[in-house]
Amino acid sequence: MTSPNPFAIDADTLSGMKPIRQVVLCLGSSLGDRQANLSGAIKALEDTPDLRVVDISSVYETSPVGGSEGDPDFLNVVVIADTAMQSRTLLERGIAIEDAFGRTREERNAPRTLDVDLIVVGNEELDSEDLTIPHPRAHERAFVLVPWLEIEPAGTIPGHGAIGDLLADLDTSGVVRRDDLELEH
Ligand code: PH2
Ligand code: MG
Ligand code: MG
Repeated sequence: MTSPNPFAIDADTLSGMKPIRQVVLCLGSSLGDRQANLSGAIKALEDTPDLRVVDISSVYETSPVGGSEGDPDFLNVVVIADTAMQSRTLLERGIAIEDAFGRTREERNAPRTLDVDLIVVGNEELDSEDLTIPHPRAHERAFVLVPWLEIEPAGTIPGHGAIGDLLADLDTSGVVRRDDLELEH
């Protein structure tokens, strides 16, 4: 029997290679030190193996969508990254980052210290009990599309189309760019 060739390329290793895809995330905070929460979340994304942050939008102050009368404004930011991670692993990482910033889970749309939402992952379309990709409401949310358009004018949402076209039908008055706020990361 010949000894195994240490230089041979293992077919299993090859088949285990994962494609790199672009992921768009929307981060939001409406409780506590909103700016620090967003900064920390971006740092945590940058510390994530198999994920490389490519672009970060300006910070936007946005009127809360849903929720209750008198809820505080959000700060929102959109992050674009390249990743070899599966969307489910991305979801788990996002939840872990939310937890690290004291996120509690009460009612839907309630004010929160940190929200990390997956908006699109490559051209994936997935509808499972706990994860829907693209994000089921991103196409109608100016607080997602305005920051995203700033950093990716040609961005599209699978199944919905170009974000510039989607935005043309939306009221963007509640989304105000905060050029005075810089996110340390
Ligand atoms: N997130 C929500 C509900 N409403 N409104 C704004 N402006 N920004 C958000 O990030 C946001 C929201 C649920 O996650
Ligand atoms: Mg959200
Ligand atoms: Mg969320």
